[in-house]
Amino acid sequence: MFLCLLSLLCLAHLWMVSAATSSSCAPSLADLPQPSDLPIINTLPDPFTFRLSNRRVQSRADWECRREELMVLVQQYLYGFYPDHSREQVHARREGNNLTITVAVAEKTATFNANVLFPPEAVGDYRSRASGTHGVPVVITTGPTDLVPANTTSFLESGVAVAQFDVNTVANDSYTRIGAFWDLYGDRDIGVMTAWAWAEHRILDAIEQIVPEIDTSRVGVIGCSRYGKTALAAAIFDQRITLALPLSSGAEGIGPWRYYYESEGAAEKIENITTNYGYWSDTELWKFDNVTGNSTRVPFDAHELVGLVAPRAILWDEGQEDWWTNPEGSISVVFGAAKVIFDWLGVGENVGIHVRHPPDDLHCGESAYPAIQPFVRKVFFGTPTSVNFSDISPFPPHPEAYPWAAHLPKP
Ligand SMILES: *[C@@H]1O[C@H](CO)[C@@H](O)[C@H](O)[C@H]1NC(C)=O
Ligand SMILES: *[C@@H]1O[C@H](CO)[C@@H](O)[C@H](O)[C@H]1NC(C)=O
Ligand SMILES: *[C@@H]1O[C@H](CO)[C@@H](O)[C@H](O)[C@H]1NC(C)=O
Ligand SMILES: *[C@@H]1O[C@H](CO)[C@@H](O)[C@H](O)[C@H]1NC(C)=O
Ligand SMILES: *[C@@H]1O[C@H](CO)[C@@H](O)[C@H](O)[C@H]1NC(C)=O
Ligand SMILES: *[C@@H]1O[C@H](CO)[C@@H](O)[C@H](O)[C@H]1NC(C)=O
Ligand SMILES: CC(=O)N[C@H]1CO[C@H](CO)[C@@H](O)[C@@H]1O
Repeated sequence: MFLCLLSLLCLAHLWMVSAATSSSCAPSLADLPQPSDLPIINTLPDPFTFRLSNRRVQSRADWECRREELMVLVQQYLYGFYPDHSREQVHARREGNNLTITVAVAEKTATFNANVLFPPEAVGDYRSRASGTHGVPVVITTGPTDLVPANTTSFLESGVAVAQFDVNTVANDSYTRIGAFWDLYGDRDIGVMTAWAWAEHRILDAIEQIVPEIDTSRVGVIGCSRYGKTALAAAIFDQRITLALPLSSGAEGIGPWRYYYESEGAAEKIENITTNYGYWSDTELWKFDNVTGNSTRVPFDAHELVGLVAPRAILWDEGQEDWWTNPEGSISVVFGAAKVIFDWLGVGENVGIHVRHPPDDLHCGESAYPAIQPFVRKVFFGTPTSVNFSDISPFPPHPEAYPWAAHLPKP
């Protein structure tokens, strides 16, 4: 089937099918290959080559087209297809700083809650700005009932509000389809990561409607581990999000499928995550399961997930000895490759990394929160920083993982 896609006949077919849909670049779902029919790609896939036609990106405008292809691929093989928001009606109610969010789709309705913490007047600049923006920026995160709640203090001290919710009220962290998202979409093959990301977007809808203290042109998402994967997904699916902050996110997040560094500890592989936490993704990902090397058929890798956030800003944090999340892969392989994409788009400043060193170098270390604030303030307030957010030490660079960077198309 994949070979068929390369033939002229099939290209013509693809063109006709996609011309009939709203997008001229997204491939037709019927033409997407089965996982076992996808080609093995041993290095990080070239983000500047259309996967299905093998055509190279020609220009900046062409990148937008490639982005549409990539959006379909990541939904097919990883996230599941994001619900059509144009069919949803969102109603928000506010009591103090609590929000009650009701989403209606056709005959169904579902409700969940969120709350907002505001920075004190002394640091929160709520005035109208010369730039025409109003209020304080916000970062949306999963709530205090989580396994690894975000340290909200660091954001409040930076003058950034924090909105939070209880993930289990939206989609239970299990195979059990309980929660507001499943009340609406219980019959869909969608992963829980996507459900949580959807909730972050509906919170943003509510903020736009009834929280005038917040400037909705400056919106971040943050989370650690499974919620770090969620933060990345949230930024991919909603371009209103201007800053993504995935921490220790590992496989299905910033951890690559193709490069595992295991000299000092095992790294999580596709077969581990689909076996132990299959419900985070759709079921299509499970088909890449089981045998070493199978994950080289996944038609994209983490650098392209990051690339889908461009030209908006993203910074990730990893613990240098958090082996299960594959820190060397996430830091030198994925950052190196993602930086090439951001540089090509002329927004190299918008991608950054932070490595936690001993003594706080394990999973979801607390020191991440204060450490990333200079990047947050740079993105939200334009505050200059001397911190080097391209510093990959102690890991060596791995340019062999992205050989396509040596011959990029003209931007
Ligand atoms: C993974 O490997 C197994 C065994 O070699 C094979 O049956 C399966 O089709 C492979 N899956 C993919 C997606 O290539
Ligand atoms: C907001 O929610 C919290 C926790 O559910 C509750 O304790 C508080 O009373 C609520 N505040 C308002 C103004 O409703
Ligand atoms: C959260 O961050 C603040 C400021 O960075 C720090 O003072 C506080 O100790 C942190 N809280 C926890 C629980 O680590
Ligand atoms: C949600 O899932 C967790 C385990 O991930 C479980 O402990 C909890 O009871 C579940 N909640 C509901 C309402 O099913
Ligand atoms: C991860 O998968 C590998 C097989 O590829 C297996 O050897 C290992 O025991 C698994 N680890 C966990 C913690 O599931
Ligand atoms: C940041 O650190 C990297 C080493 O990881 C180095 O190559 C680069 O020159 C540094 N950038 C600045 C501005 O110091
Ligand atoms: C898709 C697939 O073949 N999954 C299998 C992977 O291996 C485990 C046991 O190791 C089986 O239970 C799965 O069915």
